[in-house]
Amino acid sequence: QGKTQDINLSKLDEAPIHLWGQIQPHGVLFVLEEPSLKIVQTSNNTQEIFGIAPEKILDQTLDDIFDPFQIEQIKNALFGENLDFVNPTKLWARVQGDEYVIFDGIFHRNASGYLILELEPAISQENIPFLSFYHLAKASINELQSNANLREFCQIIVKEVRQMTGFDRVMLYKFDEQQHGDVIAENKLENLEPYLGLRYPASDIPLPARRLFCSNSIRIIPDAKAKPVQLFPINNPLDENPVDLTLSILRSASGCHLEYLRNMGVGASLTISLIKDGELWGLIACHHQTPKYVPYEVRKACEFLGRVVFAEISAREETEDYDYRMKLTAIQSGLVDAMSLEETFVEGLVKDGGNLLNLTSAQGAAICIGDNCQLVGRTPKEEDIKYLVQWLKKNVNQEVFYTDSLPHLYADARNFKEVASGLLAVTISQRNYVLWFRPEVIQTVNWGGDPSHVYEAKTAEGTLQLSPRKSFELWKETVRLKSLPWKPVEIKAVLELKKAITNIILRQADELAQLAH
Ligand code: BLA
Repeated sequence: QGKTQDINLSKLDEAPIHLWGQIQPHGVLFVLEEPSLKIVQTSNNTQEIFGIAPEKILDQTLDDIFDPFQIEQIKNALFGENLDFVNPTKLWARVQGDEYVIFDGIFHRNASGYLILELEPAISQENIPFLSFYHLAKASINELQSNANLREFCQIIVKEVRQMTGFDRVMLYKFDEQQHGDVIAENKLENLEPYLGLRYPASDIPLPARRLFCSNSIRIIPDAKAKPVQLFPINNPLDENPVDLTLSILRSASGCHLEYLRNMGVGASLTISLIKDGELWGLIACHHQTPKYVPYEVRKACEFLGRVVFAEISAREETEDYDYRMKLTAIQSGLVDAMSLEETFVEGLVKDGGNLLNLTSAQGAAICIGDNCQLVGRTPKEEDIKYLVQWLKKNVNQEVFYTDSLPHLYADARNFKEVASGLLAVTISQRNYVLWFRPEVIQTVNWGGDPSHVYEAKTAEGTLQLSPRKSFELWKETVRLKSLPWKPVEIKAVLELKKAITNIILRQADELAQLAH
């Protein structure tokens, strides 16, 4: 139990969860041969759903099961290649004699080019508040365009998504640089305990799941206790390979994740990914205590809302960034002026020390040229800085280096953690440095469960099996020996300054050369 450190977790990051050949039992999957639309592979639950055994379904064509006229129309649409156009199609299947069952049919072509049809039970029309739903989405968007700040804005999103779907709990979950996730907004049933402000470790969502989220931005698990069904036959007979279910809506989640949900007391989940510049920025995670199904159209509307709204989040983030960037640009040109007024750039930087610190929101800085160190603001002792520079020379090759936890990398830094738990360093010609320091900021992180007991290890028949933790109880961690993190704009500003310094050095060398003539 809790042997996280001893276990090689990298295997989890390679698991091909899109090839496991299992779907959730509330729907049926067909792999189709084209152009005949003959079913070549299906799922093992056709008996329960159509009253036809899987072996008997194989080799039938779609028009054997559904209205041939409708299938003809679909064929035309499939020629048009735009499958979104047909999704979802209400399909009427003849089930045992004269009975009909209506499905939502969703088509897609997978990465290997195979046409896949997935069928989900269609909920009768009056249960889909689609029109009011559209109005809701519109109202949400209107409200969201008000000038709320980012946090309030996220709070509005979770409120709207909860209203649209009726889930017990809706959270907005944002990933940090280490890929841990913070719940930054939440709307829930009153009597549920809040998760707002909690942090969940990166390993709760392994890499393959994150990758899938980038191509398939909404996922529903209507029943976390339902037993997955195998595909039949297991491999795709057209190429004898496992079929790629990346874009499938029915793909079963891995057993590990289902157990995780059950341990958390979740009966159903809906997850919408928020993608920025091709990367997973965060998720909208919806939980229900009991099983809950949400029709495809409603899910699509949520996905749409997620996208529209997220564009707004990105824009706001960028505006906040933009204002700061503008401020840094002004500071930087002040520094350039100061450097060109003095005999050497070092004197300029020291004279304009306030700006040197403001450029990165640091509290101390040092300019180390050869054996000489000029200090500005709150810094370690000169001697400590000289050793630090030796360490940098030995261990760092890149032109800019930054850390918010220097004492973890360089043990001697514990002695001056109060002034330099954070270090940002840029090399200027011949391994000289400008350094910026930030003090230790002791922080409390509220984890949703002890992050050092993320997994429990069981041995089943001699093999090691990992299972999710059982407890999600608040676990407070006091984080020491860390500063506030350096922002990308600050790092960029430092690189710009380096360029300016290089220019000034070149110019001064030029001037010296001319004087010598
Ligand atoms: C997947 N883990 C996930 C997903 C989420 C989380 C959102 C994607 C779910 C989906 O595709 O619908 C995690 N969910 C959370 C968290 C919250 C939440 C943190 O609501 C917080 C409130 N996970 C573990 C362990 C393992 C594990 C121990 O904790 C494995 C040993 C695995 N999680 C795991 C896997 C997936 C996953 C394999 C992918 C599931 C799949 O799509 O097949």
